[in-house]
This record gives sequence, C-alpha cells and structure tokens, in this order.
Amino acid sequence: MRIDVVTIFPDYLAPLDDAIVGRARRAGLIDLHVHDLRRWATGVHQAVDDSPYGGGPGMVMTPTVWGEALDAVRAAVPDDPGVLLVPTPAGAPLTQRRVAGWAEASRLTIACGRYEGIDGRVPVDAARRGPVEEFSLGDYVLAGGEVAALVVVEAVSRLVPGVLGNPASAELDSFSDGLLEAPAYTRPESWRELDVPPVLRSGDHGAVARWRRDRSLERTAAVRPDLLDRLVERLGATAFDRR
Ligand code: 6GU
Repeated sequence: MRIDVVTIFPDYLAPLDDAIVGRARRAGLIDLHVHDLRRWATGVHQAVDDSPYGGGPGMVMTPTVWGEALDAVRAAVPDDPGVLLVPTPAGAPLTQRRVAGWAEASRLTIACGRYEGIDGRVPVDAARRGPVEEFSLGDYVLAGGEVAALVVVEAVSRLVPGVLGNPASAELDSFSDGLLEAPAYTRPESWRELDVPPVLRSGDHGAVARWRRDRSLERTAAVRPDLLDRLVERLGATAFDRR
C-alpha cells in the first residue's frame, strides 16, 4: 500500500520510521511518502495561510497551495487517486470499521491542516477526482492533523497483510467483535501479592474463553455501555443471549 502525507511539519511524522510501521516500510509492505506543503507555496514568504473571509480569529490554509500539492501527490500514481483523508475535529469519528475499509485501498493520501483548517473548497474540489473522507479522533481539539495522520497510518498498517507477525492479533482486537478486550497476564504468577486468575493456568480452553468473554462484557458494560447497546442492536437479543 502507498501512503502519502502532506504537512507543513514533515518532522512530526518521524515516528513512522520506528516500530511496526518502520518495519513494514523496510519490508516493502508500506510505501510511505511525507511531503512538505511549502514545496507548493509561492511568493517570497512561502505563505500557506491567509485571514478568513467573514472575519474571526486565526488563519485558514490557502486553497491554491493545497490544490497544487494534492494534484501533484495524487497524480504520482496515474489512474489511481486512492482515498484522500482529511483529519479535522469537524469530521465523522474514526472507527475500526473505517480503518478496515481504508486498509483495503491501494493508496491513501492524508492532508494535514493546521491553523483554523483548510479552505472549504479543497475537499470539494478533490472529490471531483476521487473519494474524500474527513475524520475526527474524538471530541477534543488538536493543533493540527499530524497526530491524526500518525494514528491512521499505524491503525491501517497493522491490518495490511504481512505487517503483523501474528494476523490473529488483529482479529482478537478490542472492537473487532464490538467489545473491549479482557485484561492479559504473563509471568510471574504472583507479583506484589497479586495473582494471575487461576483459570488462565487451568489448561481448560473452554473455561479460559468463557472467562475472557465475561471480563470483556464486564469491562465494556463499565466503561463503554454504548458499545454494548450497539452490539445488542446488531446481533439482536437472541443471538446475544447465545454468546
Ligand atoms: Cl483529526 N484534527 C484536529 N485538528 N483536531 C482533532 C482531530 C483531528 N480529532 C480530534 N480533534
């Protein structure tokens, strides 16, 4: 999969050289390109922003600069504009379902805005050439889209075949079945007077699976009752009772 990130802070994406994503890149599974938006800025000051029409605080990122940048980057692979992702607190929430959909794409471009955001015509124009999706990480405000780009690249990459050592890890994730995961334990068996739950050492796989399902339901009910409601809706009460 090819991923392009356009930002005025390319160094912000440096963590993508490390860990799972770094290894996936070196293995040739993820072809990641980070571009400095200022490359497409013109004029002596290389400005990428201007004051907002209608007034108000802050600055808005200039459509001409973003238009040139996105045309160039999306044209890098002829006949495949891929999906353009735009991080913004005004987007629909990021979910594992959306991430899984993006992991199926052959390429993604992530347009990181700063200041009060990108001129509203930029995503409208980009949608003339390919799919565009705005997304938010949650109900709080970040200073720009770079951290959201890190989040998406990592979440998508681990679903690309070959990136995770054990593909079963992705299937056992919180959210893949709509529930939060049960807590996990390793050696030592007893630590600071806290013991590993004995059932996990019983060798009874059925009992272990039931214990994990119960902790999973308990945890979800305690911290994310909204996920349980959604699951009941999705499965119907009968199927839910059988789980
Ligand atoms: Cl995706 N961008 C910004 N700037 N702020 C956010 C966000 C994204 N998600 C939550 N807050």
